[in-house]
Amino acid sequence: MKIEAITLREIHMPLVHFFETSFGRIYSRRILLVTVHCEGIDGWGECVVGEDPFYSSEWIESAWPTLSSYLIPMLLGKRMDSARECPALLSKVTGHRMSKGGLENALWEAETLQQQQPLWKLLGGTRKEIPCGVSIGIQDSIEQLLEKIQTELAAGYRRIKVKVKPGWDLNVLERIRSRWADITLSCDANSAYTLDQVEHLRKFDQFNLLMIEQPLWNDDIYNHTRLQKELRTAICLDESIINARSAAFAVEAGACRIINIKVGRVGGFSEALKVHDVCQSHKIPVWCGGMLETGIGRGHNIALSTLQNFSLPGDVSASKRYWKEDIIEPEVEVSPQGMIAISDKPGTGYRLKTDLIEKLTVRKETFRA
Ligand code: OSB
Ligand code: MG
Repeated sequence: MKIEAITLREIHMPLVHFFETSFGRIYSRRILLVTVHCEGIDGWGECVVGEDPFYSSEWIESAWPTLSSYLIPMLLGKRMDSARECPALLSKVTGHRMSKGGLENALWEAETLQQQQPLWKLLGGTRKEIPCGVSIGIQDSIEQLLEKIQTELAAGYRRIKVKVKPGWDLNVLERIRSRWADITLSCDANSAYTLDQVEHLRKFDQFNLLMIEQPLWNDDIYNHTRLQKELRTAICLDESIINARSAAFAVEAGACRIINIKVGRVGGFSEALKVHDVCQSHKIPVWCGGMLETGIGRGHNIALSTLQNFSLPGDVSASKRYWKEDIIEPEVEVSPQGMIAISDKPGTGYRLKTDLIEKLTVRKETFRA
C-alpha cells in the first residue's frame, strides 16, 4: 500500500439535539475527516477532536495544522504492508493522539478494502452483534431528562449513562432511580469533582450505578485510586487513559474497575487494541466510548467493539440520535434488543454518501507525495 495523497476536510453537521456535559453545551459539530489515497483505494478516518479544547487539549484548530505540517508529511509517499506500521512513523510528534488516530484509522480502512476483508476481522473481533447504551447529556430540566431516558429505554438500549456535575447529580439520580429501580445506569462527570468532595461522591453509592466515569481531573490516576478506596461504586476512567501504559498503571494502582476505550483518545486502532489486551489480562471489562461521531467514526467504533473484552454496552448508538441524515448508508441502526448487527462486507460495511459529504464540506485540502 503506497500513500500517494491525503485529504483533510471539515464538514459541518447540526446535532438533532444539543449535547451538554460538565464543560458546556454544543448544538452543531465541526467534523474533521481524513482520506488516505492509496493506489486507487480511499480509506476514510474521523479525527474525533471537538470544537473546543475542553474534553481534550486537542481541538479542530490544533489538529488541522498538526496534521498538515507534521503528521501528513511523515506518511506521504510511504509504502506499508499494514496500518499497524503507522504509529512508528508518527512517533516523533508528541501527543496529538486524536490527529494521529484519524490518520491511522483511515489507513486501516484502506487496508481492509484492499484485502476485501471486514475491518472487525482485521482488528481481531469475534462478536456478531454488539450491545448498545446511550450517553444522555445535561438537559434544561429533570423532566426533560426523564422523558429522554423513557425514549431510549423504549428503543431497546441496554444501559443509560447520564452526564452529571455539581448541582445536577444526586437530585437527578434520585429521580431516575425512583422511576426505574432496576435499569443498568451509570453516570459520567467529565472531571467535575475534586477529592475534597469524597463525602458527596460517597452518596452516589446508594443508586446502584454500574460505574461513575471520570469523576476527578482528566490527567489524574493517583487520586482516583484514593477515591476508589472510598467508594463501593466502580470508577471507570475515560480521559485519564491515553495509552496502554496508563491503562496498566490505572488498573494495577486500583484507580478504576472499568475502562472506556475511545480509539481517538488513545491515538488509533493499534493502541486501542493494546489497551483492550492490557485490560483483558487484568480481567478489567472495557466498553467503547463515543465522541458524537458521524457514520465514519461510528463504523470504526462498531468494528472495535467486536473484540472480546468489550463486554459492557458502549456509547455507540444509532445515527438518528445525532443526525437528521448521516453520511453513510445504511445508517447505523439499533435493534429493539439494543444491539447493532455486524456486517460481513469489506471495510466497515457502510458506504459513504460522497455527494452529501461534498455538500457539507466547508474546507478541504489535499496533500500529495
Ligand atoms: O465523556 O464520553 C464522554 C461526548 C463528547 C466528549 C466526551 C464524551 C462524550 C459522550 C458522548 O459521552 C458519547 C456519544 O454519544 O458519542
Ligand atoms: Mg466520558
